[in-house]
Amino acid sequence: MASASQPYLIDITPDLAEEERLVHASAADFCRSRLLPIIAEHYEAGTFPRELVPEFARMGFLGAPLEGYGCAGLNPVAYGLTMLELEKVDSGLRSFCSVQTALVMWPIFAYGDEAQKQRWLPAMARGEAIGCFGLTEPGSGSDPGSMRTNARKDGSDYILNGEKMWITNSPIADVAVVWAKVHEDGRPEPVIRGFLVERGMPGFSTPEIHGKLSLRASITGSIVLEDVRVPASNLLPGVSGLKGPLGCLTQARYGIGWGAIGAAMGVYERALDYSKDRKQFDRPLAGFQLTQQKLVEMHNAIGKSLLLALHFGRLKQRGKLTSTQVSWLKRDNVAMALDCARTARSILGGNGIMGEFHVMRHLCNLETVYTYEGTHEVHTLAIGRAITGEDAFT
Ligand code: TGC
Ligand code: FAD
Repeated sequence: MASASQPYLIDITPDLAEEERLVHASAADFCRSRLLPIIAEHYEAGTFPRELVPEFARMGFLGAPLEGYGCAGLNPVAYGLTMLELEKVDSGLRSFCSVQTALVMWPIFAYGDEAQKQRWLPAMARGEAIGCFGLTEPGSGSDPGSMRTNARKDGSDYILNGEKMWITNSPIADVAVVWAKVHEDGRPEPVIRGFLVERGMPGFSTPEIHGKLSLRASITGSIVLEDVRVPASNLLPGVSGLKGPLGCLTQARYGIGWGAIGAAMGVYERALDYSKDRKQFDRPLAGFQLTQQKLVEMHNAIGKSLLLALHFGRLKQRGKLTSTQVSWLKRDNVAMALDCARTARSILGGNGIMGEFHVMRHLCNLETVYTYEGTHEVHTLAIGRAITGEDAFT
């Protein structure tokens, strides 16, 4: 017998401050009304909806957690909720905002000097300048310390050479945060430093990578650096070593930990609605025990992921969140979302592979999310190292 149904048996709203609720509600409304109707078309065409950038800016999504410079100054939970709503529509749209915010604006904010901040942050918050983050290389993915991109001092400039690969937004970026090895006076080993490489600098190019079957509404490219002359004023002065890029990744991975919950909610809600409408053997799919088990597994996993995100968000607010805890959040929530997407796809049967049902797109996207910002395995090893004291990376 059918009775009243309730899609979620957990509600974090009572644990949110008034401002967090308002931010969440307005992000949810914008994403549902503005992004959801256009995303399937862009995904199929393999295009990033660039016209949305000023709208992301008006919503305060760009640089959202930063204070000043025209940024919204959201607390970590409010920021996480905006990531959740963006990724409930599409991981690629969340990626655009993540990269701009956590991987470009954040390092300028945290490691840059005042002139660099004034130059880039307000323009990036307004969506008038777009950024990208160049760490990965053709021969250097999970092990970024093995990068080959290098910078050599030449008078008051640096000359950069190398290649970065798989770079979100690079073909449309006005500025690239590029990580390169530099030989510094008095140090036997080269040290990793960050540079702001600007569109138009001779020798800097950003060819697009075509043929992706995942994250199709996000634009991805390479960064090619051929004797690019970069003034010393474009060096990020506040950090050196691998902890520079890894510090940025900790910010971005936190947002992904929330975003993945959105993707999971998106596919779960689709599957739940579909299972109530679709009849086979004279009853709704939702009435079969096997379907209910799938729905319950998704529902419970989403609830637990949300509680982890909220708890870690509150720790971050108090300055207590560690990078290993962020690895946990990214690893488990993305794996959970990918499992949900596969399960939801099965509940939709043949319709599950169609773009109009918004499930297969999430499934394909999440394969990238599982790999970027530290693969699932890298985060397993980072957590394993923390709890055992044994390094199993090499
Ligand atoms: P290790 O010896 O562990 O650390 C070197 C230095 O870094 C510090 N550190 C961190 N700092 C901040 N946050 C973290 N998560 C950190 N992890 C380590 C560490 O304290 C140390 O500092 P210091 O002062 O002692 O020098 O380094 P390792 O060589 O053993 O490497 C560790 C490992 C494998 C975990 C790291 O290399 C790693 O995370 N690899 C994965 C690479 C990765 O995530 N790449 C992502 C590229 S960007 C991207 O995918 C963007 S997608 C964007 C989108 O579209 O959304
Ligand atoms: P590899 O490092 O070669 O790994 C291949 C496999 O081996 C994985 O399963 C991995 O977990 C496993 N493996 C590696 N080392 C170990 C080990 N020690 N123990 C056990 N298993 C191991 N990068 C950027 O810098 N900026 C971006 O904006 C960006 N955007 C991206 C967008 C997209 C669409 C994609 C697909 C990637 C993007 N990346 C970006 C790159 C991404 O971060 C890398 O793909 C990721 O770090 C993995 O590197 P890799 O692809 O070289 O895989």
